[in-house]
Parts: sequence; C-alpha cells; structure tokens
Amino acid sequence: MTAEVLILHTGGTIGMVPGPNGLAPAPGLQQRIEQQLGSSLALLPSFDLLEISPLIDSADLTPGHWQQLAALLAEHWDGYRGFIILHGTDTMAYSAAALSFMLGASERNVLLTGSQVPLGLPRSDAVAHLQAALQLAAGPRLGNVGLVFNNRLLNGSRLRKVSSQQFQAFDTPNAAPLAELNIRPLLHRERLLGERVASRHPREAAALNFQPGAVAMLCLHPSMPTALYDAVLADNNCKAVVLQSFGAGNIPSRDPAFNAFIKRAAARDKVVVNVTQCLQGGISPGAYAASAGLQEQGVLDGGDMTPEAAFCKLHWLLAGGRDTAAVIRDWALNLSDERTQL
Ligand code: ASN
Repeated sequence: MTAEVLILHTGGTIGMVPGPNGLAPAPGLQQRIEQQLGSSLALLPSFDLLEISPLIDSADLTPGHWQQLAALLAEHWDGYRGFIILHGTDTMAYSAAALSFMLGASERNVLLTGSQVPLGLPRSDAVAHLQAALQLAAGPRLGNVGLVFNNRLLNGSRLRKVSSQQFQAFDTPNAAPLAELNIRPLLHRERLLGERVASRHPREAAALNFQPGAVAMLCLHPSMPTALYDAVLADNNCKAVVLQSFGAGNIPSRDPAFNAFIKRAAARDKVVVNVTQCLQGGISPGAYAASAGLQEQGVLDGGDMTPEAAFCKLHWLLAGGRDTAAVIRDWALNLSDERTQL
C-alpha cells in the first residue's frame, strides 16, 4: 500500500482554473493540492491521485462515467483504505446515487466531494472539503457512499443540489445528515447503512452495462406538449421513465394525452416510476382522487426518493440486464437507504 487514500479526479469546479470562456477543468491537481493544503498535509492521511481523461464539467456526465469510476475502484480496491471522488457539483447527486446503488453498504469508504469555488481562488471551500474527506476516507468504515460538503457528511443516495450560489450547496431533504463535521465531528452511527443492506464489490459494478438514454425524466407541468410523451414512447432505447409528478404524486387525470401515455408506456414494456417534483416530502399514493388508479396501471411508487436517485436506481437495475418484470420486482429492494422505509 503506497498511500492510504486514492483520490479520483473527474473534473468539476474544485479543480478548475479560470480561462477565456470561464472556469474549465485543468490537469495537474496534485501539485495544486500540495500547494494549497501545505503544512496540513503532514497531519492528514497520505493520498495518491488519478485524473480521468478528459476531465469534465459535470454537466457533461454520462452513465459511461459511472462505469469508468466502477472500473477504477475495482482496479484499486485492495490497494487503499478509502477513496475520494472529486466531482462537479452540477450532477454530483446523480453520481453519488449511482455509486450508492453500485456499492451498497460499501466495504471501503467512498466519498465524493467538490466545491463551489475552485481550489486556490479566494474564499474557496475546496481546502476544507478535501481535508475533511481525507480524514473520513481513511477512518472507520461508514458503509454509505457519502458526500462531504460544507461541514456535513450526507447520504449519497438522498442528495439534491439545492443552491448554485451558497456554500451549503447540497441537502438530503428527506433524510438527516450522517455526520456534522464540527470541531469534534459528530457521526450519527445509527443512520449509517451498517448491516442493514448488502455490500457489493466494485468488480460487479464494473461488469454492468449502463446504457445511455435508457431512462428518461418527465417533469409534469400544466398543458404538457403531447410531443414529449410521443418522443419517450417512440424511443426503443428508453426502457424506463421517472415521472416527476405534482405534490403528493398527482397527475393531470383529466388529460387524455397523459392517460394515453401511461397506457401506451405499459403496453410498450416501459417502467414508469412516480416521484414528486417537490423538494421535500415524497408521494402519498391514494391521498387524492387525481392520482387514483396509477398503481393499478403499473406505475411504481417512488416514495420519497429524489428524482436523481430514482433515475440512477432504474439505470442500475437495467444495467444488470434485468427485463421489465425483474426491474419491477427489484424496484422494492432497499439498496442504500434511498427512501424512507415504511
Ligand atoms: N459546473 C461545475 C460542475 O459541475 C459546478 C461545480 O462543480 N461547482 O462541474
């Protein structure tokens, strides 16, 4: 073992530098970390750093990147005590959820972090995030794939990016933080995955077959253009849909185009999952007449899962080669505390 922690740099603001068109990813982060963390490095766990190529703004994330991360984790799994994934904040919630499903109650600590201001620029939040992530990654087993951000450790399968401006950029609106990283860190052990769910070796994830475009998201709004429904139905690549419904799970029940969409999706073997577009609270099937009958028509209950987690769970289930019936069966599994258990 050369170092305790392996840092995988994927891109994102944390490692960006200002350029002619704005902030852009730049290689050579190891040197900049050494400069910026300075003398604190002697007090922190040792690390190696690998950069994926090309480094990306996380707005360019694809399911292929999850596969790439799984392969890197599998390759280096036995060589390090823990892993840090440096990632852009824009799609952090997706990658954190995807990794949560891939690893379950992970045998090794896998933590994501990033920043709102690049490392080395005035008022950057990057140094504190890196320092905290290094300490946690090399520490006792957490189980959860977690996000270290703004003095908190959050469950990776529950995340939402809630601010493009504030240093508190992330929240888990339906779950409490796993740890508060105060002067003395306060770890809520009872909130960790522990033995409640299975752990999976990243080798399994590396062997999955994530398909780009396999899952679509439809965010309902008044008077949806029917072309949106038609496009999803016509795309044979698209095997599942995350329906972001109103409030407690309600849909435009008087709209013939919507009702036809649900029927035709089932007829074409597409899995539809219902989650709320509200930030907090989840759906309550049966609470309103407007959503009655959805479950009878085969629409799956997404509970209080985030749209990002529902999207990634469907991708993960499909990447394992499951047919529609198996996706529907395994949708109910608790893989990483991604929803509140009833
Ligand atoms: N656009 C950046 C990214 O997601 C935002 C960030 O990292 N703060 O890569």
